Amino acid sequence: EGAGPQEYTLIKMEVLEPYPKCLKSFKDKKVNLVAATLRPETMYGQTNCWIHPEITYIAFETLKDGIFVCTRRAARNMAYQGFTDKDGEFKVLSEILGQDLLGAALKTPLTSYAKIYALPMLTIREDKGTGIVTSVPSDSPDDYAALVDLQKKPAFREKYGIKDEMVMPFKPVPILEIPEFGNLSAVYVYDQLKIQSQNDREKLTQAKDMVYLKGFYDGVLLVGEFKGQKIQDVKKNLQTQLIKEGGATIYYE
Ligand code: A2H
Repeated sequence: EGAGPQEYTLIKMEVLEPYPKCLKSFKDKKVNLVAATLRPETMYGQTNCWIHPEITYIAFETLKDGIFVCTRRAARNMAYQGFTDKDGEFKVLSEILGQDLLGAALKTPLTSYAKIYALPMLTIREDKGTGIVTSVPSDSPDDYAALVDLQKKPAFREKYGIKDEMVMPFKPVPILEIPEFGNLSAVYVYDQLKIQSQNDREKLTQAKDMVYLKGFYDGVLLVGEFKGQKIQDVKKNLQTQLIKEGGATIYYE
């Protein structure tokens, strides 16, 4: 990417009881799946968390926030950013295969859904962010495509042991208005480009380019404390507020 490090907002997605088997040994501790996002202003529209079933994640203890789950690579970066008690050092408490996290119930900041679930996404890259993605299908074409794949393919859900109630009730939430694209911009471009699945990479890249800049410059929030204001004017404030309330932190790579 560009010249300097990329700043991400790291969203803490808190694992709710009952913990999945692979996290049972942390029963009395707070565990967060941590997701790196460039769009903190969209967190009102989170409907689920994405995990790659075949990526190996790790759990490690942070200084202030309990246990984090992410890729080993991300944990190492965090260890150099003051997340652990010794600079550059982190202790791997366990290795976890992504598929064992699927179906975990999560609580995450700002969204209207009290409980959302960890679901499979096959296009997650191991070498970017934390390997965990928070899903906002209203405004991310990738997220919408992956959610539709799960909703329309029972065999896909079955393969990963995903129950209907973890997927079917979750609809994209109108959270920001973009002139020309309306209040569900990802759905609009998905339909317009006739995207078929999360593997439609070329069209999804095109879709992302269409909504991304326009959303930043002309998008207006429809919900929350900054309702009615332009994204570019409130993005930083919203990030600051998320951090102050304990739902997020900053992560660089
Ligand atoms: B974004 P960049 Cl609403 N693999 O967050 C695949 N995708 C990943 C990832 C990984 N390992 N880590 C993060 N991401 C996603 C919100 C969002 C995002 C919206 C719209 C667009 C968008 C909700 N998902 O990203 O390569 C995360 O999804 C469009 C680029 O570092 C993160 O922000 O530029 C973004 O990609 C980081 O991508």
